[in-house]
Amino acid sequence: MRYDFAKIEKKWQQEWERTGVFHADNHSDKPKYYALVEFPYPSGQGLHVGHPRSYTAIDIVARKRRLQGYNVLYPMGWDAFGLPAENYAIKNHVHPKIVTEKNIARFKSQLQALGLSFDWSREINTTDPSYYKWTQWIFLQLYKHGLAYKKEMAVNWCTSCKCVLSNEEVVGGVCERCGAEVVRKVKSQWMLAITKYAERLINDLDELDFVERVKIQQRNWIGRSTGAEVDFATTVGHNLTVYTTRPDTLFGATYMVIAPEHPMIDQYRDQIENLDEVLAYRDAASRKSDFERTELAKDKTGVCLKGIRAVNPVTGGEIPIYVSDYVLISYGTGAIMAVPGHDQRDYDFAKKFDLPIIEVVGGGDISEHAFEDIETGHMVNSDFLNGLTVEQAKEKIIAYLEEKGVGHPKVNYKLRDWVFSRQRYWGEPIPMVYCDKCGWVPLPESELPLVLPEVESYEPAENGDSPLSKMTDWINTTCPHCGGPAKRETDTMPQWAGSSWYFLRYMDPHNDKELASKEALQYWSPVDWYNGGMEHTTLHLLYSRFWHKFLYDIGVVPTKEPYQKRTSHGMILGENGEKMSKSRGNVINPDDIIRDYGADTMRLYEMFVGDFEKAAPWSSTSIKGCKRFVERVWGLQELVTQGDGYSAALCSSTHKLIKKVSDDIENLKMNTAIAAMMAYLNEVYDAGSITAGELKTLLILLNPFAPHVTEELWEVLKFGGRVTDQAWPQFDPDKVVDDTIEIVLQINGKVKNTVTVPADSDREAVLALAREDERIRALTEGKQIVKEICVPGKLVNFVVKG
Ligand code: ANZ
Ligand code: ZN
Repeated sequence: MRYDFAKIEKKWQQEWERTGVFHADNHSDKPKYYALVEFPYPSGQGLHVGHPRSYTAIDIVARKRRLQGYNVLYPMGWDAFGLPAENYAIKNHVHPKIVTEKNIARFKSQLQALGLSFDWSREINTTDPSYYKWTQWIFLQLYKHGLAYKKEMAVNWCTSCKCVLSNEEVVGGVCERCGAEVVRKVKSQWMLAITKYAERLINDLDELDFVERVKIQQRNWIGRSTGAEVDFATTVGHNLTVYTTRPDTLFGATYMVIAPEHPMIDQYRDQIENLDEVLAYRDAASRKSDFERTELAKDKTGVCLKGIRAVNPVTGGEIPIYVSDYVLISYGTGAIMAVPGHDQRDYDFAKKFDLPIIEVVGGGDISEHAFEDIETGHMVNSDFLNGLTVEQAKEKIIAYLEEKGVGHPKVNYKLRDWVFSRQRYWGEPIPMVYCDKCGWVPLPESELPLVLPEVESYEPAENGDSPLSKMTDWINTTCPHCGGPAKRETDTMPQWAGSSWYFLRYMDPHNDKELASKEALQYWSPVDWYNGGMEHTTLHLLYSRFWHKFLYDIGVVPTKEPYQKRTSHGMILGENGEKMSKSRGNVINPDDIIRDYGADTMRLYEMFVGDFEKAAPWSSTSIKGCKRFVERVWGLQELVTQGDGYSAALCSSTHKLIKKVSDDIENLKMNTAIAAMMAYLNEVYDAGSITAGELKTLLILLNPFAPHVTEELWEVLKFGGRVTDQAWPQFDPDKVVDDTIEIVLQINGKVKNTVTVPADSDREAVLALAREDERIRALTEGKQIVKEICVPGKLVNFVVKG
């Protein structure tokens, strides 16, 4: 009775496809449940064993919800624009569309071989014009609401991809994708004003069921900071405004620093005595990334701005102004008041340039380091602030500055507007044209989709312009506003565009009038459970929350937030505990695993491999254990007896198993759920039999994990219908109560030992067992027990004298 997984798995996959059991219904009386996983980029390498970890976990949730009576939407699609297909096209002279189609076909068959319960009738592809029509439509709405604008600015430029990157795509100073050096380059770029949503993107996290580490990472990335803006007068009459989180330390501001790009330098060229030196410094700084510039450990550099001095507004003293690259032009006002006594960066700089260091918060030691503590100190050397705590001093100085008209409270965010242009071919064309008379004009909505034209070469131009910039026929067009000659935008959108709203399209994927119908959006929103990679927390997850909030504001979607619940899985590592990669030679191919072990084993294994939220190394031994488990399940047909009732031997275990598996799925503890089913199987084999009723229960519980073997066994045993038509089992609360409980034993209120007693023991029985406990006997030997206290189910306390 060998289990022929290859044949049986194929059979069920075809059966599910044929009957459409996993199709979601847009009109249903059942409660809805929308389960979502991040759709993949269909790369040339095919599926990675990391992909099924997320897909299987949420497949288990989706299958459980269907058995619980929900109308479940669990969709899949392709995030198919992007650089790898384009780089491949450049190298091999094939249209990225062809490469993409081939890759999608491979990915799809790999996913289907895993028996994932996706509703394939809703498959979407971000590179399909009928899809990106709506990505372009959303862009036009953003433009019409003043949230998309074009701006000349220094951007992150990857020297190898020859492409602009967003801040989120620069990790540790290098390109997130290719690892090459990132430099600053001034270019005209489309920008999206995500900063207008910063406050709401932080505040609305409170209402969401996201795992805490995701919330923390988003909050930190948005980086809300509260403080004050303070105006310093200067000897050239111009006010130099700074942003500070520590206005309380104003009496300790002994010099100022402006960013090398600060406009004051150009404005007062004539007054700056060492202009050449200053400009040379600015030039050197422009070649560094923000990351390099702000690294705390780095040696501080800078030049004094000779000929101009500032005036400290509270002391009236004149202080020097420096130019240094540790101050960024893109944050606050691009200028700071330096307080070396209480800011380590300023301290290092002051030591190097021999500038005065004044202690204004007492209670620390500033002989070797800045004293940055804001909790314990009290103000000193600060006139009317002396004796106050930092918190009190902040309040008082801000009131003072406001009264004098030289300062006011201010909130700042680390978040920057989103650079939305890419000088690339394989992306959505930006639907804008430039007219010399009218400026930038949006394409009429009736002209969408603006289809990507065919090009001869996919290479970007040497100056970094998009390959589309060579397509003069396509570029030259007429102005939708005045009818005169105009030129199309040649930049395309970043890969994050299509994924910023794809979850909405699944709700109504074939709609050609709207991105999705009002009814579909109303019915399915929000996504109930979304699982995805931690690496997307400050990219896709943030971008899509922003777009969704915008769509909510303009009345397109019914909810403020796209996703109610967000979880995140750990990576699957190589057998050696390192990241899987070609260069390490430790890549496991899912096709091989499915061929050798079957999809059920692969699914079980991916869930059994370790705690879902943590990284886990691949293990060939435990995959064999999972295979053996599937075979033992198959073998149960030898042990099954008639009758739908539960046997005395397994009754309590069965109820406990129902509870355990039900709870564990909700908490993504798939590994312990599987362990419990394995233990149950051991009990069955020890008992030598299982009733049909018990086996049905087991098959339903196991079905979300191992859908093929469970359906097959159900059919072989003629249990009637399909597992997918059954109801999720309920447990009897009385039967899951533990038979024994642990009682704490105390002497005079101090814990001395514990004892296990039958759960239904009465007071006298518990006391009797407690008195007989060896430790208690030894400790009460020769003493008098004056009182016995028994808290049922919890503890016994002996009050002892002598
Ligand atoms: C005086 C001061 C005294 C500061 C002190 C800190 C401690 P966050 O929390 O990141 O908002 N700063 C302001 N703008 C800057 C810029 N463009 N580049 C680099 N540094 C800048 O920190 C704000 C603090 O970082 C500000 O408060 C300012 O230094 C500095 F004991 O002002 B502080
Ligand atoms: Zn015009």
